[in-house]
Amino acid sequence: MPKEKRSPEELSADPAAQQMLIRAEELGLSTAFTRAEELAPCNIGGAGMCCKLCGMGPCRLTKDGQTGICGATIDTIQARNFIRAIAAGAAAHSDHGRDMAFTLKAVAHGQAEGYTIRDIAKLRIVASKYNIPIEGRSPEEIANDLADLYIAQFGQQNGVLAPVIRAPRKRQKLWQERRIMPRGIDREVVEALHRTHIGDDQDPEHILEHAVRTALSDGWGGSLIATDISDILFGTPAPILGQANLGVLKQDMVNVIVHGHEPTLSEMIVAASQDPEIIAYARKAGAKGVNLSGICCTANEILMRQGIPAAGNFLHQELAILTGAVEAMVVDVQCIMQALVQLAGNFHTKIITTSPKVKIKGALHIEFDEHKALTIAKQILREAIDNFKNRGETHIPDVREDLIPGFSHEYINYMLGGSYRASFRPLNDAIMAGRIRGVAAIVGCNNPRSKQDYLHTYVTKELLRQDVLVVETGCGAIASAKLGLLLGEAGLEHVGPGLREVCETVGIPPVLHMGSCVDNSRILTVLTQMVEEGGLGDDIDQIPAVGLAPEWMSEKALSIGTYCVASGVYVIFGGSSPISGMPDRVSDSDRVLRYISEGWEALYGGKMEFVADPDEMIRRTLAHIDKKRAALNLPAYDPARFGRSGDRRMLELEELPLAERRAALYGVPAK
Ligand code: NFS
Repeated sequence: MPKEKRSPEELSADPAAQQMLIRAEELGLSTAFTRAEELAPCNIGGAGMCCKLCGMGPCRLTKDGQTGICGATIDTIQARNFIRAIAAGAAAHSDHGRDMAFTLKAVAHGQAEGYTIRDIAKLRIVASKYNIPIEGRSPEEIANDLADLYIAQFGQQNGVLAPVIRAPRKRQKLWQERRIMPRGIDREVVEALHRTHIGDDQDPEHILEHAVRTALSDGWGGSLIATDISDILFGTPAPILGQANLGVLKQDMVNVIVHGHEPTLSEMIVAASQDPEIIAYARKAGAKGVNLSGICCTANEILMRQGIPAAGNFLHQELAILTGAVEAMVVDVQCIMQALVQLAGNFHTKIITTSPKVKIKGALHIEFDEHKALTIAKQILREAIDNFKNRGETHIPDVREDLIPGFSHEYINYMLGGSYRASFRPLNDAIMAGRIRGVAAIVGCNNPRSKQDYLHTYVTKELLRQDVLVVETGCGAIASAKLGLLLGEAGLEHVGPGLREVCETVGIPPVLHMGSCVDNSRILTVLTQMVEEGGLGDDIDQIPAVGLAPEWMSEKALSIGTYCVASGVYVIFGGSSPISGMPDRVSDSDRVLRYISEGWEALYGGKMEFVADPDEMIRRTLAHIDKKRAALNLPAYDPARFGRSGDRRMLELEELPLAERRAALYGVPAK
């Protein structure tokens, strides 16, 4: 019997997406949503049991005891497939970090047109962590040394990756003892590829040990470098008002969407779009100006720093083109669907590739070069403006939500303690008292195999109800933004009593948007700072915290998950596992899956699990948080103890006669 087609409501939780899916159907155009319906995943490859590492195969193993032609067993094949995915993810994040480091070097030498060092304070703080002299030196001199140090991390052959010193001391010791300390970023990625060539490393546990080392070189290396330098060059994020969803596109303006990951070009396009010369050029073309918005992590980068709206997350890239209102979609690297070009052929939209690493047949290529970034940004915008006259019929959904992004760890510090006593103490205290039950990081992609944004927002809402503070990055953060969870009061109605008290007192939304996916390094920094603040144990694995990627799909997500596990975090992925095995047909084929849970927990204190059912994700998250609370001897979570203070309580009290109000406030008995 043919499979029943899912309705737009079953494909996405987002009303704007639903409208655009109807539009696609009317026009007879395919999207990732419909292609996912038509193309069933391969169950052998999906289980991690297909080896195509050499020309004797592919060997597809489906029976007990079966091996590949070379004799490779199922668990070896699964471990090899898994580490290769992690290596690709780590390479993507880290190569982004490398380009940022080169940009910093060019800025230090005055060779990067249009860029300046915007956050000198962060530059000095970061440099002094590595003992780079700062006193009496210009920002450029310091930036030059920091750029050299960071560039050296990629090609370093031996020793320890420098930024690792930013992890809790006990964790660093554990990495030394377990012999998984990352040495150099490129070295770990190359070694992952070498080990998985035909006839190399055959012991699944030994392969997975190097998977952990490789992922650590991403989290505490490439990603952390990318975040540091982005903040130094473009400013450390602080809360700012933004908007999200397709309704940010404007009928009377030239719409340019920047999509991808690196902030270098997009920041320059932001600057160019406000240039009087460009505005005048747009007016001459009959538009009111240039309206910029972002998709994927580029969206997060410019949203949290400049308040530029996010048109959407991963699955919105095609939907944006379907509006017919986008003059140009400018892409750089990662998460860019090849399908964009063909889809854009039905409209006037120009797809412009810009990275020397990424070309798509049929797209216009205008290559980015940080030495003349502003000139190139203006050239790109002129292309878009020239295209305005070709616009046909448009369908812009009138759907958008406000949000407040920009919660860098520096800002959280300040927000909790003020300028003079910036500290994480209030957060630790709130967890220790039980007002906040624990912390969940909900991150990662969209995946058209599940209803867009649904798992993200379902899990987020339920954890908020359970007094779990949520931090988000990447496309997960945009999902919450689109569905209205990233705005103080709007989010608070979903929130448990203790967490609500904290949010009302400090004045924060219950879900903190912490940036793009490379900014998961910010979450590592927050966890480290919570450890250092005291009261929640002396290492990350003792904190009542969980990481979730409910709608993951990219290899980068697997790298993030793995470095979080190695840092001591329990990580839950939704959807399917890339190494699930087929335990119903091959009895032992889930050995690798069990190893990354129980085996890794015994070694690193963190573990990785794949859980399809969102209620089960929530159950496991809360059970883990409560277990960690108990291990720290903290009071058991009890929502009945809180929720009678904060702004809401004051409003209630105002209704009371004075004597009763005093009684309630100060415990003075009412006469
Ligand atoms: Ni992360 Fe950002 Fe989105 Fe997934 Fe892709 S954009 S780096 S990989 S899809 S969250």
